Amino acid sequence: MKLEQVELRHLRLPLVHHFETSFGRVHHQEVVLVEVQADGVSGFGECAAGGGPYYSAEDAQTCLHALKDFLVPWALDLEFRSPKDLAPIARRIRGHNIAKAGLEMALWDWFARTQDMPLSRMYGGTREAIDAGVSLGIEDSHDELLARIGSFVEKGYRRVKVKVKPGWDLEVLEKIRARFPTLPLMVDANAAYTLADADTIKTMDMFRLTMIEQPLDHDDLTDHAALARIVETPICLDESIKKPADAQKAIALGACRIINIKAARVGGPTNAIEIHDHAQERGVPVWCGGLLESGVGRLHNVALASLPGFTLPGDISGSDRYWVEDIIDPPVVVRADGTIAVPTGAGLGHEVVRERVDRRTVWTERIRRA
Ligand code: OSB
Ligand code: MG
Repeated sequence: MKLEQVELRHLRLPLVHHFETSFGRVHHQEVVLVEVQADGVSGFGECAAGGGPYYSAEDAQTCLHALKDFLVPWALDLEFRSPKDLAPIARRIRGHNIAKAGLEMALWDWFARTQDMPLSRMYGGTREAIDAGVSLGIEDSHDELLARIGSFVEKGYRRVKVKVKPGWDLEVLEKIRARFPTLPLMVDANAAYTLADADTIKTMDMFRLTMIEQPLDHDDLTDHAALARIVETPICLDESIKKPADAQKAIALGACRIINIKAARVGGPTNAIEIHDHAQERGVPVWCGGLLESGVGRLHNVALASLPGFTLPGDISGSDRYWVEDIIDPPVVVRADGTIAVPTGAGLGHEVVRERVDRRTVWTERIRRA
């Protein structure tokens, strides 16, 4: 297959509720929607890097740049037999993993649709449904967070993750545990602590958390390994795992006992599956993280999470947790039992609603084969 056209759209999507992490509060999400076209079929991918380089060095603008000026023109010259054929050109530029992932995801959707196969089956997925989890941000008060946790527990969500940072940690966790004594609960610090905070982190052992996600620096492994020797709660890495080799090193060093896999962060689904396979061999559980994706990125995450090694509920929530109106139809729905169905239709399995995409588009670029 040769691509005929790639369309890049910068979308600005208002969130139903602000989202605050240790690196700041957002009221909108900014994503780049990637649509590849060939033989009358479209495939969709998403770069949910956000509006600024806070979670990673990438943002919506850098994704547009990496795609428009490098990756897409190169991809238009390639003959694809599989989405994996993107790897040699992706290796020609350093970093820009979220940009690479958006294009690779679109190729996977295209191949799955043309083979009339669900994306999950293309990936080797084995689950018909996945457990829904929710990631809740920092609020203005402890009571507001407690009320939000209660509303997601009532909806059936199977685990809750709360964001923490110095000053928003032990006190609020104590209240959460008092109110929800048996809730599967974890925390994510997005790199807000250092080893000097080891005492605070060690104190979290008493809250019976399923794990502590990325407590230390975004590119660190060795300090996490040192912390893991002090703290009993398992450490999970997110930001620090940017490629399969990082996962191997992290496991070998004892820097984590659990890995949050995001195809976006590791440069695409192929790398994500490689990390999954390695973790599974080593007996390390993984779960699927998120980046406040629209329905397109969300369905890619659902397909990935259907692989057998994703044994823990991840950050995949229903469309209504993020958006008044998602850009896919039907939306992603969390059922009363706290699960999300893995789509059985071809490709992503849900329709992308072009009129809704149009309404949210702030910038479009169409690149055609010469
Ligand atoms: O660290 O997992 C994270 C959102 C944006 C950037 C980083 C993270 C997150 C989340 C939310 O925790 C995941 C989601 O609900 O999509
Ligand atoms: Mg995280």
